[in-house]
Amino acid sequence: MKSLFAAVAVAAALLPLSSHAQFAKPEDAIKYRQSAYTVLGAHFGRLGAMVNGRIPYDAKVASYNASLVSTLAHLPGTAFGPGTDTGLNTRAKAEIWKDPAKFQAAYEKMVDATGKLPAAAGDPAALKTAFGAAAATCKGCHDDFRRE
Ligand code: ASC
Repeated sequence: MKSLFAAVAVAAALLPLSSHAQFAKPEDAIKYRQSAYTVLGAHFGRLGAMVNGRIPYDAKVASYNASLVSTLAHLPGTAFGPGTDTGLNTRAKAEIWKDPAKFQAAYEKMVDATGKLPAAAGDPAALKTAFGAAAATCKGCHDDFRRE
């Protein structure tokens, strides 16, 4: 399982954000990225529950969710290609397509920060620090590129 996560993460890291996954229609890309963020948020939220003491710290559960988050983080970024700014209800702001370099930089901060979660997951204090840093990158992108 771990090696599968690692292989997917390595393969995803080699794909630049600009090499968009192929989607037949803009709607498909929008659905894909929304689904990816939903699943990413679910697993990130489980780490958050542990960090914030809503559920007890469990190294195995933390490691599992951290691995998933670090892998899933790569997915939505492949689905913001040209022409996917409209076509389905989306909270993605036009700024993403107006200034793709700025969006890419913010996105990569999130990939980098979530990529540190697996190594931190074995220690509650380290996890708390890494989780806080990752959450700040989520928020940074939401503030600039997502409508409320
Ligand atoms: C989550 C989640 C997000 C981020 C963000 C952090 O658990 O679903 O979008 O954390 O709220 O600021």
